[in-house]
Amino acid sequence: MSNKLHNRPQEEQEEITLGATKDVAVGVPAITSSIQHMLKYMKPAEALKASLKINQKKGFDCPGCAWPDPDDDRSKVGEYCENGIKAIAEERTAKKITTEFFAKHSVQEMSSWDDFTIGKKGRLCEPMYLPKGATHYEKISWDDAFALLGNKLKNLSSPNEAIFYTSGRTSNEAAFLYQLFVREFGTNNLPDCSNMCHESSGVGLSGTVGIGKGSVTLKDFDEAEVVLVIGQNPGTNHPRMLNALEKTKQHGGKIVAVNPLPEAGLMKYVNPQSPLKILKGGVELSDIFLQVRANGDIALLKALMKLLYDAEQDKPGTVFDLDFIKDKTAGYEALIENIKDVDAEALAKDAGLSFDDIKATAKLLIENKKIIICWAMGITQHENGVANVQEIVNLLLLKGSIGKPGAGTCPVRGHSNVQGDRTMGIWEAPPQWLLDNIEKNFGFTPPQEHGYHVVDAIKAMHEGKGKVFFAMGGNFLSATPDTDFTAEALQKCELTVHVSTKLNRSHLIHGKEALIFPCLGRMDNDTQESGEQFVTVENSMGVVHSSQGIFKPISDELLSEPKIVAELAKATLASIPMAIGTKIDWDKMVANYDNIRNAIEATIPGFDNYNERVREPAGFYLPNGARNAEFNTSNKKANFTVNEVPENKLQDKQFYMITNRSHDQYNTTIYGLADRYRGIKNGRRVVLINPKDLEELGLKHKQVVNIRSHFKGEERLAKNFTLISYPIARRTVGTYFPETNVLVPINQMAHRSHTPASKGIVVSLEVS
Ligand SMILES: Nc1nc2c(c(=O)[nH]1)N[C@H]1C(S)=C(S)[C@@H](COP(=O)(O)OP(=O)(O)OC[C@H]3O[C@@H](n4cnc5c(=O)[nH]c(N)nc54)[C@H](O)[C@@H]3O)O[C@H]1N2
Ligand SMILES: Nc1nc2c(c(=O)[nH]1)N[C@H]1C(S)=C(S)[C@@H](COP(=O)(O)OP(=O)(O)OC[C@H]3O[C@@H](n4cnc5c(=O)[nH]c(N)nc54)[C@H](O)[C@@H]3O)O[C@H]1N2
Ligand SMILES: [Mo]
Repeated sequence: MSNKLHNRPQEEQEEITLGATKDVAVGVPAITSSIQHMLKYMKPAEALKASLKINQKKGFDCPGCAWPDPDDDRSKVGEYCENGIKAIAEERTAKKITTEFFAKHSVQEMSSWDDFTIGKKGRLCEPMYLPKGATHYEKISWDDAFALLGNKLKNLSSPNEAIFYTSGRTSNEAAFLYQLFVREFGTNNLPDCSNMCHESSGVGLSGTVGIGKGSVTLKDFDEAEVVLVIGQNPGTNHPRMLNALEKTKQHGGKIVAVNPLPEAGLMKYVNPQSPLKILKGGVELSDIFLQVRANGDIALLKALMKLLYDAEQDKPGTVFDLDFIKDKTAGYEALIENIKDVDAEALAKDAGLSFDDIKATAKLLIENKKIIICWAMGITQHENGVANVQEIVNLLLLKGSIGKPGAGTCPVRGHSNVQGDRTMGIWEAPPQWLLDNIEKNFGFTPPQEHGYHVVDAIKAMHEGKGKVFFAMGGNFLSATPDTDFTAEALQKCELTVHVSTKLNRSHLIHGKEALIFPCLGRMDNDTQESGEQFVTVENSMGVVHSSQGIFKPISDELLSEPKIVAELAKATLASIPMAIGTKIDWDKMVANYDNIRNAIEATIPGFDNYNERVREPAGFYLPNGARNAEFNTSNKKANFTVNEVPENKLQDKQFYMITNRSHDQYNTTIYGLADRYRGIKNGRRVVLINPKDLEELGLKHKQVVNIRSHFKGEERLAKNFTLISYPIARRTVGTYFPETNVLVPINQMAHRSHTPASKGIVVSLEVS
């Protein structure tokens, strides 16, 4: 069970091997690695076809990250990256999981395998059912499966006893139909992976600049004078972003990396599509590397703003954009009051940084006007995640660096359609206009009361208030905080249901009954009554474009996600007295996805002529006020905010633990055991620690320890991790997600966005 995974006995400890830490990302090793990976899992002809179609204007959208594709020319050899290729090989594996497989392996046996082994078993091919008390999943027909689930849902005493999770690969069409069904069924219980990801960005940006999405486009990187990359590891998680940063450099821009780890891609980069540069050894990307301690970012940003303020006092009107501040913003005086007397040098120390490096960064910001700030999980997954985002906005607003070319906010999204899913209404806290539009177009009154976000959903299941858990993709058990608590929560459910492409741990830690619905993936042909369909997605910069599968599905029994929603809606709503259901013709919607897109156009602003515009090769941009310096906040201004520097919670011998991704995984999917850039191979149960901290603790490199987390008097323990002496910031230790999720306290989350604080866990280390 989950305990076995997280507290592995010492005799099973991995023999971690260490290679050199790399400062160069991509280049030839990345190309070889990705080709090898593809050929290992895919048929050669399919591997070639996939590499030519990925992210092309008439191809499929890479199931990896949400980084945008160039609007203009795309590389003929495929707009891909090493990790995109791995995502493809993972989905398009030639191996199948069939009824025989499930007959052979009990759930208990499978749950003793590690995530890497589980993921490598192949694609799910048939709908499966685990009856109450059974030891093995068995085959079920789709009709019976929908009837079973529909009956369970209909018999709940309130629709709020059902929880409908979404991961971020779901297309716009599937997501829209899904939220429509869930709301007609009668609940807003629509937690999603975004709750654990960029929710802090959404909350922080909406209140300050009026839109919960970033403001820059790819072209802005060509013009930017300074790009700050804070709390993000693009070399691994958004490799194609390095092309954009390289362009910034080519145009004379400067790059500042803010990270406790010297991540390879941020240090040096070789563009795989420029053979000459591969020979020359790559471009130095970062001009300044600020090796901040975990959660030292607010101290850093405040120190920078104070230095900017002092420079502005020396030469008024030369540093701040006073016209912009006067015309477009509110709250300037309160911000100045908050920063003018801070001790920048003390803040530098608090952040674990040299004051000279902060002064050098401030100089860049003083002398330039076009500034982009990019960020990801190092910013959002803290208790003060929303404040982190708001401080980033403060800095940009002082410089007038939002809403003009070469400048703005760039929260870099994770899952390839996580942003689109939110635009489509996958949201436990729906805006009123969405509910009103649904009522107007579909003739039923959606529930007005907000639903559960991820953490509340876990607690509701744990308390017995959540009885049916349905997941559209994802791996809820492994992705969420406090693994053991979440396992208990899922096991208390009457029924857990997963719409999935691949087997994962959430199928194995299940409710009293469980269902697996195997579905088509991004690369599979999707044929419905009117013929072959395409779907649409929205990338990190608000571009909506189409994605069309290119392969024959691995099994005839796979259904598309929209089809699954439609069948579920028919099985569930037909005989619920409160459901009107007559206005929505679910079969018609699914017969031709143009019909779903017409419904989206009628409901969600910005999708005019959707069916026409999305057939343009590069798709279209959604409206974005902040991009044009129009701020759709309640006062129609961009708002400065005042945030306090978070108190440093570490006691003697304690550390902040950050739970990061390795170079060989996609969230809970483990591609392999080689974190190549960091030089850590053959295992994942490691703790990266600064050599000086190691020395102070009297511990040794490669020694095996237990990790104990501390939160408001609660403690959690994970056993047997190997210490790795590593150039990480002091008082910060690095581990991998999901192995250490067992240490993330269920109640430790960001204020206002409720995002688990996965990068700010207070831990101590004990010899095991
Ligand atoms: N190949 C691959 N691509 C992916 C994913 C994947 O797992 N694999 N996941 C996708 C998803 S869903 C997402 S959300 C993104 C995630 O993309 P990232 O946010 O880049 O992913 P993480 O590994 O969580 O990395 C966080 C980075 O922030 C740093 N960091 C941690 N704490 C702090 C802090 O307190 N301050 C600062 N300044 N830095 C800090 C870490 O050292 C690390 O470099 O990637 C997406 N793309
Ligand atoms: N400690 C810690 N915890 C974290 C994080 C962290 O940094 N640290 N990061 C958080 C973040 S940013 C995120 S986004 C979440 C991720 O949380 P999730 O999105 O829930 O997790 P994934 O691992 O991306 O989900 C993988 C599963 O999705 C299914 N799948 C893949 N493609 C498809 C598809 O096209 N359709 C369907 N229906 N299923 C599909 C496969 O069965 C696969 O096993 O984890 C969060 N958890
Ligand atoms: Mo994410």
